[in-house]
Amino acid sequence: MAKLIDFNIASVEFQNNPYPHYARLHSEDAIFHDRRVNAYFVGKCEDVQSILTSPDFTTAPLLERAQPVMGDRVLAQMSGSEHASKRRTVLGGLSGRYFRERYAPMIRGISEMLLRPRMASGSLDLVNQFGKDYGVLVTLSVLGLPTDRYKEIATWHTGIADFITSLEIEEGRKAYDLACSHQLIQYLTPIVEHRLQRPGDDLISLLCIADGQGETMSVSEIVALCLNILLAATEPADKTLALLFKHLMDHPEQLDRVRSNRDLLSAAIDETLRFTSPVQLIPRQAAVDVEISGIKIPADSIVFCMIGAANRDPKAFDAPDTFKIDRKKPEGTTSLGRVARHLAFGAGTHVCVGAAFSLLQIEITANLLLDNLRGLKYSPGFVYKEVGLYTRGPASLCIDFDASASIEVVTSCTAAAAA
Ligand code: 2IO
Repeated sequence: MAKLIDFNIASVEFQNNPYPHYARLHSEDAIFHDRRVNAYFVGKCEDVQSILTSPDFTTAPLLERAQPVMGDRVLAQMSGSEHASKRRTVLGGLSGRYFRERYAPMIRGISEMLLRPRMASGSLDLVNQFGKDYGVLVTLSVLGLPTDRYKEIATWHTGIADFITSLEIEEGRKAYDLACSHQLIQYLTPIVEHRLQRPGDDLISLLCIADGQGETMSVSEIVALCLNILLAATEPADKTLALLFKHLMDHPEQLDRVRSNRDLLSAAIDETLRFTSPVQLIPRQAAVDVEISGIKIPADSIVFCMIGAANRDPKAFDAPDTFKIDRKKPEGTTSLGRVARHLAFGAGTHVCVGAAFSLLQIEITANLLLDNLRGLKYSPGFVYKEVGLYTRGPASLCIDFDASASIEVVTSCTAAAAA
């Protein structure tokens, strides 16, 4: 039976580097409990997999954590045929022809536009001078929203993300975050009203069109789904891209292999998601009294799945604390054992609907960066620091490279062909 350890999730130590604590959780076979936030933190891969796929755990925490800033329900709060049909609409609008014909060229265009002005100087902060704008611009374009006010939208997004991903939040910040949400909802509402009248073929319009049963969503339901997509697509994008480059730069032999064989890039992205998952926590609530690894958890308890810990479980992954792009892939999707599938996108009914999209998105941009950023090294004096407990990524990634007058597009993109 596992043991329950009293743990302070907000401690500076854990915030600076959670990974040694995950190792302790595995070696001591523990579940953490934090009295301050009144929640359990589960990190064994097998437990997380079973919580995310069990009907005994619900997404009820999102009622307080997400709905106040979303204005209505997000996809993960829905169930049954409603969930299935809305999920299908979103998935349809992100894949296949949409991806190839619309998003792939758009992602390439945005990446080139952001990179071009940096090429001559030979240095770049991949998070703050590229990734953050990139994440918002790609998402706005997917939703078919204008990009002229993206700086303001980025600011509002940060407030909304802060609300959703805070473990403890003080009143002042809460008021600011709610004000950000209010502004973004006010910005989106007339756009959605207009699309309801005259749908185009963008993702918002797809959400506006009545489903098979002739039911149309209300304006606030559509706005909430737009905010859901905006947050879920924007928040992890800069983190994943910067983490990928950090790990490749820290493993030069793997960087060389990926540079010369771009077929290895998708494996490098996948390993980045396992090794340093940009979404570290997924909250659930126990619907009934349950047992996890032999520990009794009473009904209504909040349980956080620690994705970052599950993805470093030595029972599921060999040498879990090593970044290696050629890990053996599991044969069946549910097989655990030593070659589990990583849980960075969650699991079960609510597994990330944008997973395939995001992998192709990052692949396109990483290919473009690899083509153009030669002689990569960290900028002199750069100090690496990761921030965030819920979503986590580099605060900055300052890199130097061979300066050049223009940008080249060398690699024909395999991602677009694969979609
Ligand atoms: C938006 C947390 C970045 C989701 C969330 C309220 C619901 C859901 C997630 C992910 C990632 C974000 N939860 N995406 O964990 O849509």
